[in-house]
Amino acid sequence: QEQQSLLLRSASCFPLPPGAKFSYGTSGFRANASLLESTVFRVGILAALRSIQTRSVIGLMITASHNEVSDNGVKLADPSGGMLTQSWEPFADSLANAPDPHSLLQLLDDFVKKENIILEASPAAEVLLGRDTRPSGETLLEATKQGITSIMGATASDMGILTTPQLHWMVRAKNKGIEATEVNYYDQILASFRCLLDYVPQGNSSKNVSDKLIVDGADGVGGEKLEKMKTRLGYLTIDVRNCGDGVLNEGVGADFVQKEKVVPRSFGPADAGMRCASLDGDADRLVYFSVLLNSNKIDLVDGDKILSLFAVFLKEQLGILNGPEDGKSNKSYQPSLGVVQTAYANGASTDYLKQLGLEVALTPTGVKYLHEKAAEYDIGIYFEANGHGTVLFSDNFLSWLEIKKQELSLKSKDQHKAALRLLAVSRLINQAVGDALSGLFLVEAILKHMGWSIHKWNELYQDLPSRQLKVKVVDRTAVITENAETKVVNPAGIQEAIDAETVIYPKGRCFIRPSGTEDVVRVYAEASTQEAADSLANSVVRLVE
Ligand code: 16G
Ligand code: ZN
Repeated sequence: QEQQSLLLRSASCFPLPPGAKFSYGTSGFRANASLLESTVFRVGILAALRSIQTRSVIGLMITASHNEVSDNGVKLADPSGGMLTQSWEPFADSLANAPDPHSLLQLLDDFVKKENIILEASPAAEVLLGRDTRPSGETLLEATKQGITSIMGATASDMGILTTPQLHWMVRAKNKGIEATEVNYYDQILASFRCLLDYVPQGNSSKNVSDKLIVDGADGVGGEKLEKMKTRLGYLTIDVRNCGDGVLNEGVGADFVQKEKVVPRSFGPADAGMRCASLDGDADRLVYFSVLLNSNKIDLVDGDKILSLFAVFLKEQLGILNGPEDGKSNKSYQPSLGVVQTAYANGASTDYLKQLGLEVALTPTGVKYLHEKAAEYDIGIYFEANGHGTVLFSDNFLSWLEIKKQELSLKSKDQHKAALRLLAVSRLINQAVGDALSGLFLVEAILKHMGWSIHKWNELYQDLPSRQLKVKVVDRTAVITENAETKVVNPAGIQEAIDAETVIYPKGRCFIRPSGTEDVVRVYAEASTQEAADSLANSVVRLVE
C-alpha cells in the first residue's frame, strides 16, 4: 500500500511527453534529451526490480554514445556486466510507453507477479549509475534516482561521469565481490599493460615502433579518462586531442572517422604517417587510422583489423603454450579459440582469419548477439567493423592457465611467458563489454610485442572497397532477414533480385537489413573496385525503394 502510493506520487512528477513512442533497441532508449525524463525515471524503477530479482547489483548508464549532443539515452547492465537480458526488453518497452501513473502501476503489478518478484520481503537492491559528459545528463540522473528510490529498499549509487564500459566493468566486479572503483579500473588495466610490456620478446623491443600515439577523444568522456592514465605509461606518450573543448561527436569520434574516412577535427597534414586512434562519445568504440600525405583522407584501421591483430597475437601465444616440449600432458585440454563478426565485416578480413585457421562465426548486428556467441569459446574474440568489441576468456580456461602457470615456471621459460601474457590480456581487456580504453592499451602492447608500425599492421590484408547507404522507408519492420542478416526472407523476391545484381560484380557481396536505431533500411555492398561497390549499392537501393 505504502509502496503503491509512493510510486503513484513520484510517477506523477514525470509525465509521458505527448506523442512519444519509445523502444528499447540494441542500445537502450535513445531520443532527444528533452523527451527522456519520464523514460529514465521508469528505467530507474526497472533497474531496481531487476536488482531485486537477481539479488545483484545492476548498472544504469545515461548516454547516447556517438549521437549528437542534444540526444541522450539510457541502458541497463545486467549482473554479469553485459547487456540487460533480452527477455526483459518487451517489459521495458511497455513501461516506457505507459500513458499515465495508474497504468504504469498496473503494468508493474502484473510484471512483479509474473516474475515472482517479492517486493515486501525484498533484500536491499542497488543500482550503480553512470553518465557521459552530455549536459542533459545531470537532470536525467536526478529523474533516474527518483525512479530507483520509489521502490522501497532500493538505493542508487552515483558513480559520476564514466565511460560506458567503465560502468559495465564496475557492475561485473562488484557482483564478483571485487573492489570496483574507478581507480581499481585504472590500476588493473595499467598493471596488465605493463606486464605485457615486460614480456615483449627481446628482438622486438628494440624495433623502431613509434612511441607516440595521437588520440581523438570525440570531445567526450573517453579523452578525459585517458588523460588520467597518461602519466603512468612508461615508454608510450599519448597526445589526447578533442578532449572536451569542442562539441561532442561533431566532426570527431570513431563513428565519424569510420564512416567518412577523413581526419577528425584538430588533425591535419602535420600528422601524416603518425599512429592515430579515435574513440566514440562514450568510449565503447575504437578505430585506428593514419593520415595520408598532403590530404585530409586517412588509411582506416577498423574493428575488423583490430580483431585480426588480437587474433594473430592470441593464436601465437596459444601455439607457444601448447609447445612441443609439453605435447603429452596438453592433449587432455585444447582451449578453443574463435572469432565472431557480423555481415559488415570486410570480406577480406573474414578470408584472412579463415586462412589463419580460425573458426569464424557470424551473428546479427548488435553487441548482445556477438557477445553471447563469443562466450561459447575458451577465448572468444568479437568485433563489429565500427570498432566495438572485446576478447572473452572462459572461467575454465583461466583456472587451467593459473595451474599451468605454476607447472611451467619450472619447465619452460617460453611457455611460462605465454601463460603470463594470456593471463595479463584477460585482465587488461574488458570482460563485460567492448571498451575503447582497454582495447587501445591491448593494441599498443601487441604492436610493441610484434615490433609493428601501424602500416605493417594495416598490411595484414587489404580491405575490399565497400559502400554503405541507407534508404528511408515507411515501415522498416517489413524487412525480415535470416542467416545473420545475410539473406532477406521478406518481402518475397528481393533476395533473388539482390543476388542477380551481385553476381555481375567480381568479388561482389551485398546485403540489406533494417536499422535497429533509425527508421531506415541499410544497404552494404563490397566488390573488387570502389566504382563497382558504389554501383552495386546504388542498384540495390533502387530495389529497396
Ligand atoms: C547499436 C549497437 C551497435 C550496432 C549499431 C547498429 C550496441 C551496444 N550497440 O549502436 O553494436 O553496430 O547499433 O546500428 O549493441 P543500426 O542498427 O542503426 O545499423
Ligand atoms: Zn558508444
